Amino acid sequence: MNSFIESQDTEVFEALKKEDERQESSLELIASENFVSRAVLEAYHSSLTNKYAEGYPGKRYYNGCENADTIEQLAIDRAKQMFGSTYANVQPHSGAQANMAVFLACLNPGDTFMGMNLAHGGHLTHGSPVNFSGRTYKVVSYGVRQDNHRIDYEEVEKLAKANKPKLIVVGGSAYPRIIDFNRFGEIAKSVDAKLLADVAHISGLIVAGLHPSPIGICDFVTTTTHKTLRGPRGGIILSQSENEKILNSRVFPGVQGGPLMHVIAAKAVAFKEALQPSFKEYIARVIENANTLSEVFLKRGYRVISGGTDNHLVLVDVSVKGITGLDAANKLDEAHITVNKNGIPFDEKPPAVTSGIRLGSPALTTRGFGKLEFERVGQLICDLLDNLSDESTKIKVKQGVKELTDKYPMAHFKL
Ligand code: DSN
Repeated sequence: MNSFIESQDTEVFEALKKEDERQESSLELIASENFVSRAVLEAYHSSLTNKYAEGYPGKRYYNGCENADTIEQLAIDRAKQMFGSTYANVQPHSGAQANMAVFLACLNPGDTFMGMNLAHGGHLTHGSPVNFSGRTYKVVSYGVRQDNHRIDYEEVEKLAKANKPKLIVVGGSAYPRIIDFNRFGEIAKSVDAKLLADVAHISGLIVAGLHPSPIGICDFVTTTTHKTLRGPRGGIILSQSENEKILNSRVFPGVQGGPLMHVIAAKAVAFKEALQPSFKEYIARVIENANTLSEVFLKRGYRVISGGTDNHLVLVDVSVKGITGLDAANKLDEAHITVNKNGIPFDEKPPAVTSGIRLGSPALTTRGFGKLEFERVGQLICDLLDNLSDESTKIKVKQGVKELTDKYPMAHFKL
């Protein structure tokens, strides 16, 4: 870390240093996190943080935007190339703001839209009553089937026919299976609804060609850039060129003011990385590693939601061992294993407690972990959860974590 901060602001320096150490010494298994490359970090740390560039390349409200224009155009072109789309907007500060811009483009307050229930793996912005989406629009939620935890496509169709939504949102933050975009396309078409795929979690898999793409099926596609896509925190929107005018205006000035140009520079760098053949190899390992993790849980007697995974995440029901998601996540944290508690479909426990934990393979795969290491990670987690009150197990697990993290140092992810 740049130690100049140390001489200027010791409090922030100390906390940043500790965060570096935390990332170095723990097993990062939050499914929505990743480690960006040094090149992405450098772009993020650039002087573009100083620049206001309201507007779009060639049409700015401020002067001095020539370099911002070059960089934003590169990010746009690379985003289009990655997804094979004819339109991209790289300005959304987050996935939530990307979704908000799409909603503004196709809904009026009070209009009906459909989204996946948050408790079944959806997302806050897909209609949660505590989010703008649930407060502004009439929401009809669909979910997964109780018998197999797959999206209940028949229910989606029935609800769409009964409620005639103007927009259907597909995608989620805790859905471990392949999404059938074609099926959603047919349903949306049959009720004349627009279709938005929020692929925040699986965009890296789509770019790598290892999950079906919604491009050409859905009217709008949004994603964050910091999950499997391995870029800086932020969002983007993809669509067809005929939607350029409305989508651009809904992002700016509809939702946002000045774009974060340093973040857009970092997005451009990450997109170039994602266009390399090595990215496809990385994503293949991400999927294989999540599968290894899932297999360990199954062998050790845990219930894995949907019976396994097709992507980068695994949702585990820990209640079968008499513990809550909250306790499991906190105890793992004490042993330097970072996961999040997560509701499981039809969970009887409240969201602040939950019966499950969500784990993902993207970050540790970036760090270099392969099948053997993920097998060990899974065993360490199960050892700890099976013996929560045993101090000697905790010591052994911590030692195992240290061996793994020491073997894969993070020096090359730092400036
Ligand atoms: N908070 C993100 C996640 O963890 O999946 C979704 O926005």
